[in-house]
Amino acid sequence: MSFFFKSFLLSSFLIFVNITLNAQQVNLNNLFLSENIRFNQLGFYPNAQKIAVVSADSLTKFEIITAKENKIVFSGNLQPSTNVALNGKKTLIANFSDFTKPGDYIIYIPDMGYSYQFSIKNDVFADLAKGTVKAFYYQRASMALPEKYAGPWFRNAGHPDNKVLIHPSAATEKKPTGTIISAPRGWYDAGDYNKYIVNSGITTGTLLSLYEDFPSYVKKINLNIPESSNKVPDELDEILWNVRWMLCMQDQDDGGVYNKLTNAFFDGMVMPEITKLPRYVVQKGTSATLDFAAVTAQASRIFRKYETQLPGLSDSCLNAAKKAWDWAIKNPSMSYDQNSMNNKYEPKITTGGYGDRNFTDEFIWAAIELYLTTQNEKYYTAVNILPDERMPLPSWNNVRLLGYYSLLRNEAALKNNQKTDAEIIKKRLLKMANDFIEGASSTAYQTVMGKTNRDFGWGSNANAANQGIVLIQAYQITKDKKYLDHALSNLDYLLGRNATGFSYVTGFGSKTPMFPHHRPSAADRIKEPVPGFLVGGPNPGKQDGVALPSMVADEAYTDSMNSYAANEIAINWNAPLVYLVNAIQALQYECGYSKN
Ligand SMILES: [Ca+2]
Ligand SMILES: [Ca+2]
Ligand SMILES: [Ca+2]
Repeated sequence: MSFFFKSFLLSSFLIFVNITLNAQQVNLNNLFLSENIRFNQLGFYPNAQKIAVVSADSLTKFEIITAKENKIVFSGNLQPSTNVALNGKKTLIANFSDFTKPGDYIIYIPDMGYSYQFSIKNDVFADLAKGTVKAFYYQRASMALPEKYAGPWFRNAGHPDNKVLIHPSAATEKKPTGTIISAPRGWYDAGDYNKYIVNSGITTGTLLSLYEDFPSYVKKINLNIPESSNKVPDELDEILWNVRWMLCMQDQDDGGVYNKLTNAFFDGMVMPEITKLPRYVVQKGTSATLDFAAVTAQASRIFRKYETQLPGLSDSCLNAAKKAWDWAIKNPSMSYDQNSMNNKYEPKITTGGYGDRNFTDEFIWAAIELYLTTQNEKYYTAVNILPDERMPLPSWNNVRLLGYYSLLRNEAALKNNQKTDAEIIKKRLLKMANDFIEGASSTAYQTVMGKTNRDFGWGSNANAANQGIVLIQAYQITKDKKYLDHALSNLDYLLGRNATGFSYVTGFGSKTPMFPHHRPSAADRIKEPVPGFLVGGPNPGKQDGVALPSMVADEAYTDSMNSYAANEIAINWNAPLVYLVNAIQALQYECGYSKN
């Protein structure tokens, strides 16, 4: 008989004695922490749904016990899930939504063990909400991060980007190969140190949209960043670090925007100040230019209210947006094909491509943002805003919904055709949300995310967050709480109620990624990775060739530094998480999850 089994029997006996002597208390000595009890590791709002999913067979009961004295405060039955998980097995569901008392707790399952500790309280995601935005501060290029703001992750400045070379692919008569331009600031894109306009586009648009949807909430966020004492909301200050870089990526001669600012090849896993490789701006493109136009048009609208603090910024953004638009109208199909570019020019560029070939969605997004900011119908009528009925979940190469969201959030100001279009989009968005939630409660993890294998490609965790945003838009339109409940279920998914038991955000949760594919996290002297980053998540595609513990779609994840296909971080994955968690925080009182 193994030691563990003996201690298991002994502890069962002790529990029996304990429960007999004192029905209210559980003795956890000699019991095991079980990673098979999966739930949101940060916890729950007092009046929100509370679900843990247990990966096991034939257990019947669960108890909620206090974290300190292990007193039983709630008992329930485990219910088998209606459907099997993607691995073919049913799970057991512990639903303790009826238990609403704030405090710190543990889930105890007789014959299995106990869970991580969690909280029930108002504002339960406040630190995460801030931390996911603060993550962008840690990605800032061209500045040092002092300890005062960065804590243990302080570091020197990297990539000043004030002497950037025009790559031959971007050369013009006025700016021939080797011309030096300055394009400092911006966020490092992901685990690498390059800066890509296409991926910055969706990221910055998503972050601006959080402000546009919840301005009074966002104004209260204090990030402890160098700009925290100015009179601009910190989230906007953080966004501005990237917008100011983006503005430098436009060629003032013609309005076109370079695809990226990059090394010729990826840096090693070193700190940012170590790398001194030449930096280039590479080839202008239609996607980059239209994403730029959309972001700067939206930024112009938002920063108009901060004219006193940031004089001239709103106008600069709008002028940049108009010039970019005009360039794209003249160059409507300039794709970025890195391989064919490398056949023509030296040095060859082998960093991220973000090569998009379909510009319908970028035209829609830019047209809507420019129309909303200028009220000039020429932008709106220049493209077919509703070319078909599709509602593609946002990704770096498909930004159609970002335009649709903006149209809906500014609906009150619409007239004529725009109003009619908004009504059509609203119906489609609600259908999309209804399709998401249909059957979600019958799944093994009771989440919208993971209903099918199709949810699990590269960056699957961002899909979960973007599905959450769709559901929040549906809630905003209808004020029907069911949509918000399902958005929250996807946040629960990301924070631990899933097939791997990971909370996928660095530094937030009990079992979190420790080895993300992220150069500063790998190269600094700190054991804990830089906090607040969403890793890509389960992806059976294995594009990096790193072995995975399972090829079941929702289990295809490994916490390995080499796994850029499952464990990298990226700004376009963090942004929808920022939106999801902050929107839920903003709505927690309105919808009754928390009460004053
Ligand atoms: Ca500020
Ligand atoms: Ca596209
Ligand atoms: Ca580290």
